[in-house]
Amino acid sequence: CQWAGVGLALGACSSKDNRQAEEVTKKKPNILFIMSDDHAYQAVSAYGHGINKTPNIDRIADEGAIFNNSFVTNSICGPSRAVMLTGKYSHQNGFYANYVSVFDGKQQTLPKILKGAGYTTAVVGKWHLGSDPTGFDYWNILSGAGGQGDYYNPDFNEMGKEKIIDGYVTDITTDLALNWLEKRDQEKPFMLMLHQKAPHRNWMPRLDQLGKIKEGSAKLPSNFHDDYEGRGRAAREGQMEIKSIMRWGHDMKFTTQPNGEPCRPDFIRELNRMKPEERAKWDEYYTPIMEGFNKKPLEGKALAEWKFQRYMHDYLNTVTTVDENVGRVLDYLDKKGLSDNTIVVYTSDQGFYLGEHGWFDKRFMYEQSLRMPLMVRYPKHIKPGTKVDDMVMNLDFMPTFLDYAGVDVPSDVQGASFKQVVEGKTPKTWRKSIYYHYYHYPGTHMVKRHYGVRTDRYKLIRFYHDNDEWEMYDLEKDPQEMTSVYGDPAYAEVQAEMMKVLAENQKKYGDDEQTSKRLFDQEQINHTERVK
Ligand code: SGN
Ligand code: CA
Repeated sequence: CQWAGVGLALGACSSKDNRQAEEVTKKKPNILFIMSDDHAYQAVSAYGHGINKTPNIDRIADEGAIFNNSFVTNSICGPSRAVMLTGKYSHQNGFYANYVSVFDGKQQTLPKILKGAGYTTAVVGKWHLGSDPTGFDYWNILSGAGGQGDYYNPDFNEMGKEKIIDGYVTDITTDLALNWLEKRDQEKPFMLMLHQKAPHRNWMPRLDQLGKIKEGSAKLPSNFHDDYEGRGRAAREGQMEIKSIMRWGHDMKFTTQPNGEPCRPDFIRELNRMKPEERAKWDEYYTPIMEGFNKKPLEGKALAEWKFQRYMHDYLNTVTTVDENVGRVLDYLDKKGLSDNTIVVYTSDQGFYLGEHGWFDKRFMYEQSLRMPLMVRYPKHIKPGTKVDDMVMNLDFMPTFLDYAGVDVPSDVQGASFKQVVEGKTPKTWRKSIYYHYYHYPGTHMVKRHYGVRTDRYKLIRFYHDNDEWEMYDLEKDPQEMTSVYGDPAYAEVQAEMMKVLAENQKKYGDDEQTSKRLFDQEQINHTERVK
């Protein structure tokens, strides 16, 4: 009987039982999981940072709940997605790092379980897990640029068939989602994962957005000119600085470098995807910026700040289009009378630096990349205007959705359902700390391997592999994480307590440094063998 084990009281599966099961299935909530790529919580206006406006995303928070402490287990794309699909840490689901790992689609996942419980399931947009999606009735995923996808006229892979779709990626991904919703099997509840590529690097805005949030108008974070004193080697040796790592072509949108040399071919490839009329409008905006800079080249701090402003223009204008498309989806749900019985989630695969510490990108366990934006609306169960301060994780999506769907959560899932938390009934046993582990080193941006724990006030980080350093932060006194207090006698007691918290978490999740090091080293060897 297909209903066995899905939380229904069933004996033998007679046709009456089946009819009952169908009724129950119909009442199960739909799940619409909207996730963008690299969307910093600082760039969601509901979080109050004042740097841009996202009225549609904010609407989810206003009509539902906003989470102030939502964290990822491993701040990087593929690994975060694998955690969401499995409810398990990287060392349990086997996906440690982009490109190095390939997702094992044979394992137990959220869409598979929901499908077994009578749901119809789909994923559209960015996938980036190195293997084809499994457990979905329909999938149509970005396939260009190694699975990152392109902004203009992107390549998609629809259930194994490659196709270029004309248009701008954020609009297209939404169209695919709405088309599927329109054609779906309406006898079943749905679970749709709508995964935007934007605002991932290299932040190419839609043409009508160029100049909308003005060039030069962004507020510089107070620690933009960070000198990385007060922390260990990892912050100094990571390669994420706006001033030195961003490229003239790809990031600044110059067609020629200021020294006259050509830009790297990856950016030229992106530009060449545009149609001539698109390219003309693009050049109309960007060529004067390049020429203006070349007439009055900048150096040092002024150059770094100019690059920051360039970055913010492109990033924030790309976000506006994501927000607009969230609005299209919410309107569709309203129009079809689906809003009441649909859980709508908006999140990102991790956080992102918008100039804090002088950085872009993610990976570190420092706040901006550890935290993801998260808002959830479900009118039947979640009060409008709910604010959640309890700590939730991307590990929790799977058990939460299963809980709302009335499906038993498998015992090997490591996350916990936050249903009670978001409904204002947080159990006393709810987690008081979170555990983090980042692996991808050596790798892009050269952020060293590290793991650690965070409580409501403190954070302990251990860097390992070609490093042997600890850092600890008092987030109340030093929210920007500028000075590690590890080894400071004034914090001796806190440090001992945090060491205990770390040991407890590692025991709970079955992780330790030596095993991790061995497993990820082996993963890198396997990858090298595969690509040979
Ligand atoms: C690309 C980007 C990196 C980015 C990774 C991972 N470089 O490699 O800046 O950190 O993706 O991003 S780029 O030159 O190709 O733009 S992730 O979100 O997919 O994990
Ligand atoms: Ca990402």
